[in-house]
Amino acid sequence: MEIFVRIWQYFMTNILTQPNFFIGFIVLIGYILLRKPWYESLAGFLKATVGYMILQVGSGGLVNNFRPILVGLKDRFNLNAMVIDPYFGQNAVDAGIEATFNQTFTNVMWLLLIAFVVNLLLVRLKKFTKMRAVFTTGNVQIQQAATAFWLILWAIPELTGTPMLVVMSILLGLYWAVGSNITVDICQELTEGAGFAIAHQQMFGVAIFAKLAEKTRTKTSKRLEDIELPGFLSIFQENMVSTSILMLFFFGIILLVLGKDYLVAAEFMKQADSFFFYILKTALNFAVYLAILQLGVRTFVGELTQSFQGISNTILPGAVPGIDVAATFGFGSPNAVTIGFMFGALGQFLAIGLLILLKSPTIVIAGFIPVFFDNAAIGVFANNRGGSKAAMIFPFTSGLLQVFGSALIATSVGLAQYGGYLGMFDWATVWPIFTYILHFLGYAGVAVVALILFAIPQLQYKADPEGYFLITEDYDKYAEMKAK
Ligand code: ASC
Repeated sequence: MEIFVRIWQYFMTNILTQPNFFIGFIVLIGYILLRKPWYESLAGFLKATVGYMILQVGSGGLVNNFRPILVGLKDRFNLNAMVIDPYFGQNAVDAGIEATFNQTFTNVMWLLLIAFVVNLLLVRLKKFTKMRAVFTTGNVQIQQAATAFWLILWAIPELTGTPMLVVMSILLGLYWAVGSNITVDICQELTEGAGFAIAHQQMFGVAIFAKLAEKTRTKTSKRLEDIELPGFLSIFQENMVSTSILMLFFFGIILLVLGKDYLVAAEFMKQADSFFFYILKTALNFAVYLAILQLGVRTFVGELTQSFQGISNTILPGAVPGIDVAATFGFGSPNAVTIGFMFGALGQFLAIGLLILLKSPTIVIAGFIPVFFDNAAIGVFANNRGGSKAAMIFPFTSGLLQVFGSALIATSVGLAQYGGYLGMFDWATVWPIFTYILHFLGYAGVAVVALILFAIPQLQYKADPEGYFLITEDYDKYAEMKAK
């Protein structure tokens, strides 16, 4: 038993929670199953892992550079506020879990592992469950396991021991399988059959807004990439230029509000540095990391698409891998990423202003990860399916919901006092709804939430029985069928 636990722990720390290696090994196994020569399999493993690591350099660069600036607003104005950010959320759970529930973080890791197995089983039983996607983004799975643990235990405090882990794993494993599955079709259409789905923190959000965007589309709707801008405005068509200019305004204003004195005291810059060039460099860094991120996506997606056929022809028939939402930023209009982010930020800032005006017991500070990764993705899909207006309205709406939903749930469950909440779209909307259902109905609530989740893929399947599995098994054939 002891050795078994050790092997699991080794797998957990080094592979399951490290998506770069996890994706690398999936590619390796895929190629082996396709009976590729060993050197091609090795090359695939390396390219996929390095590609994913490049994506992480891009997304990590964005997070590390821009998160402190937003959090700086809290210090600069001495606000007693909760930051909405997945890492702050994870730390809050870690800080409060013993005092609040007499539980340890080790149980969170068990939850992660068992829920992942539930996800695999649900996909293996795809004939009945209609679930097609496996969640592979381990870094966010830790954050989600931590938050789900807290939410479910708050809702049903009498849960303990094994039954507690069973209930939690079923709900979280279902969320992973169902959430990732609802993004399969929109991802396939966006990427023209790259063969992946989203496994992140806004899967319901992206799917819902993509649907709404389609509904709002009119004859005159144009995608961002199809708009011809006249005169000097035409420079905005070049993504690197538009991102740089927009970020110069956006972060320029925030940095001016923070002021040079604060930035020097907080060691963002040195007294001798030019404030103007500091702002310029910071804003341009945004375009730099975005470009790196997109290079990473291009590097690994091709390998993943090809090699996963080895897995989807054998162990997990017809399945696709769910991967980091940032992978979608390599497709569609790159300007939608920037526009989605900006309008999401407007929504969040407006909502935060309202919380302050209405004297909410919990004040929220915008976190970079929810503002950027959620709303940029919503922007990409909304633009793809509804055009430029949708790429503005829906991220804006999402920004409002992220702040209000997080303030509400984190105050209810007592996480706000520990300074952070996960704050990503699904965790500010869908999970609070689940939590209140569980809270009011107890064990019956577990059945209700599970039934809702089980029903979603069934309804999707019913809407298109012919295309539902074809879209992952043979995208070209699917596209041909739809064209007819
Ligand atoms: C998250 C999280 C990150 C980022 C990253 C985006 O939710 O915890 O580190 O988004 O996955 O690429």
